[in-house]
Amino acid sequence: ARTVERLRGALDRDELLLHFQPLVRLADERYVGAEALLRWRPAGEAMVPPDAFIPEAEDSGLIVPIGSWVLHEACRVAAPWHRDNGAVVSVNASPRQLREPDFATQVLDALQRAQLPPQALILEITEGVLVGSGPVAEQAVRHLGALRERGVRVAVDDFGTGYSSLAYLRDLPIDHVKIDRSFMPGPGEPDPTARTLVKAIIDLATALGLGTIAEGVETAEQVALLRALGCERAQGFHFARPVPAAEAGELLARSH
Ligand code: G
Ligand code: G
Ligand code: MN
Ligand code: NA
Repeated sequence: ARTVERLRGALDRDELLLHFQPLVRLADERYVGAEALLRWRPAGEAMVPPDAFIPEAEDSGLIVPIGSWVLHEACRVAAPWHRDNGAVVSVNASPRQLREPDFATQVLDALQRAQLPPQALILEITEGVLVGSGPVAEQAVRHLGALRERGVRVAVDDFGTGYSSLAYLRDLPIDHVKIDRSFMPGPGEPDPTARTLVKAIIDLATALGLGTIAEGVETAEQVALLRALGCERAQGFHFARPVPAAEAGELLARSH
């Protein structure tokens, strides 16, 4: 409860900020975009990671105004990256946001204000979007459909970790899957099970015409495996950590 009260004022006090983790095209290992990741820095305190406040923000509904701020800020920051380098920006949208009747309008408004073309935005959603089927889930699907018609891309985040990942591929209008970092093979001994799972996900997504983005890539061995298996894009500590906007902009410009 205390977190929620403090978080309520955080937006007004300018305590929220975005870091950006570069996204790499595996074919040539160039940066082609970045994922916006929310941070909270209360005055005079250490940075609070999202796991420590996003659940509360979701439960309290605060994720709706916060998520709207994230969208506007990410589009604003990414507009020159797109203009100068053709970069795309990936933004996480929580299930709660997709239940708002005006979600699609909010997204289009953020794009319009930033003068960012819809094709430059990837929305990352999780399977929570479909929890509680019926009118609510239908509305989320309608939002995503409307946004895709305008050119926005949709990615399923944390793919493979939920209980209905395959139903997702059938029921949701999507463009990419983000392979959860828990599927990356560990260091040392070659792990046939891990390799088989990653290959199966990439093959399935590719056969369905979906793009693939691997998350949590930490080693050169993982990079080599993902390339061999035909994965398109990746992000992870091997390439770059999430960094402040200015730094991300420099990385994208240098890589172009
Ligand atoms: O940056 P990283 O620790 O630290 O992010 C942790 C989790 O928080 C990730 O699962 C990510 O999807 C989520 N997250 C980060 N930024 C946002 C955001 O702007 N909105 C939502 N809904 N989730 C976010
Ligand atoms: O949206 P999502 O759940 O994917 O959020 C990305 C999270 O993963 C962020 O917390 C980010 O800091 C973290 N992350 C990014 N790259 C790596 C990595 O290579 N290894 C690990 N362990 N975490 C990572
Ligand atoms: Mn994400
Ligand atoms: Na993820």
